[in-house]
Amino acid sequence: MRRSSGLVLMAGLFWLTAFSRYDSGVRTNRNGRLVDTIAADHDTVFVSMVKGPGVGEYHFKPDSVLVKRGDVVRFTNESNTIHNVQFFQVPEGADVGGYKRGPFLTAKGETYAIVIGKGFVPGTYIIVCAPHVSMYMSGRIIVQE
Ligand SMILES: [Cu+2]
Repeated sequence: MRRSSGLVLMAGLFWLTAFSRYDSGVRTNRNGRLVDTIAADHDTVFVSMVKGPGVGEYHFKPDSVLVKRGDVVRFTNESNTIHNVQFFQVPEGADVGGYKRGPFLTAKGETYAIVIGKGFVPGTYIIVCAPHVSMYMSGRIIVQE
């Protein structure tokens, strides 16, 4: 009994150490869904999902980001409401795959990341937050040549 709980503790410590030292990018949202799996060797561009400027308004901050292939765009819910990221318009020939409609981030601090892989042909991608599309919560990811 004592021995097996020791093993569990060791495994837990190993897990904590591994995940705190090396950002594997593995994240789950409150529903336990895997939202991304990312290697550590990417440049990351951060985008917040924030409240304002008006009452009941929400937006992406910054609302436009410039990236290159291989970068990661990481979105963080910075407000106490639900947000997501989905693609509204993509350049000709683009294939955003499973990123087409991102999961809902239901709590403050939850993150979601998009790896700008080879399906992201250069050009401008329009993203929206589905729950707040009527408030024009939208942004642009511009993939460089
Ligand atoms: Cu939103």
